[in-house]
Amino acid sequence: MNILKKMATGLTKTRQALSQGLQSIFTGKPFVDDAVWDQLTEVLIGADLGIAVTERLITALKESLQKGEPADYDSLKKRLKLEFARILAGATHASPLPQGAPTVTLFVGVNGVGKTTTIGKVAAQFRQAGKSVLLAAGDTFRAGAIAQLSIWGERVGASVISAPPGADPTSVAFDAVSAAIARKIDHLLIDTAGRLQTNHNLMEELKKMDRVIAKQLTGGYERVLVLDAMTGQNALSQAKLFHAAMKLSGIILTKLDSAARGGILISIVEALKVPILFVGTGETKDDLLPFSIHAFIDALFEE
Ligand SMILES: Nc1nc2c(ncn2[C@@H]2O[C@H](COP(=O)(O)OP(=O)(O)O)[C@@H](O)[C@H]2O)c(=O)[nH]1
Ligand SMILES: [Mg+2]
Repeated sequence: MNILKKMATGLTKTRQALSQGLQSIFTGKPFVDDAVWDQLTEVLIGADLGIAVTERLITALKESLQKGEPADYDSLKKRLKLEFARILAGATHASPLPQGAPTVTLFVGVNGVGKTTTIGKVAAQFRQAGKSVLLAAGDTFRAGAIAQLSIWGERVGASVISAPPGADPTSVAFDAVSAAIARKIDHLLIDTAGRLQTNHNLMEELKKMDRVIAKQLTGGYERVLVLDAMTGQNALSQAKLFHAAMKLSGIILTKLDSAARGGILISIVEALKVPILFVGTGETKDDLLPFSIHAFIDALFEE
């Protein structure tokens, strides 16, 4: 399956909610009245585009109507695609697979969003590209998290640096960066605990880890936030808090396959201007797609 098809499959639920919602508004309506704008607002907010983006879209749509665009589904779709592309183009990243050796990527995010699974998938992509990969089990809170990362390491052919449960995560990260430099590893991927962003002490610990890594580094460094598309507007508030604590270089949105609210991706990029690097579309190692604005927008509207 090519990327366009995979994206379309991953976004099935979001597309159904969005485009069916939009089409139903215009069916049998000879003109646009206030009720239509209300319904449209409801559909866009329902897709988790957020109030700010929705209001901007409605204004843009009203403008195109005034310019004489027909008030039908096709012209609405055309205008929405343009606006989405404009928002998403506001945040770009040099390359979804960072260069330099070792390149270190720190994965942060709350519990259960898919950090460990995503690390496994990213590691698989690097391995397929012939790169050496080292994993660091920085989630030392649970023995299960260390075991889960080890299984991914075996599956994709990457060594894992770990310490016993309860160990200081910063020292795991420090050891891992040292090992990556000594072993001339291409990519070091560091897992972290699913610390709640509302817990100040845990966020401070994450910042400490970040400072120690940045100081030790010789190559590129990426701070990547993993977000669960299922959590909708909650994902946006997580993104704001993590971005304030550590300047994020990218975001990975997981579980697009389960979510009908993939529109959240647009409101996150609009609010933070941080690029989406990948989207997760399932639980296996192949279910991670490099983000493409074109593929995403097409998949939102066409099968
Ligand atoms: N459907 C789906 N499930 C995912 C995706 N990414 C992760 N998961 C599942 O989400 C659950 C939590 O993932 P995990 O990596 O342990 O989250 P962590 O606590 O952030 O490390 C697991 O059951 C994963 O298989 C995805 O893109 N799609
Ligand atoms: Mg984990």
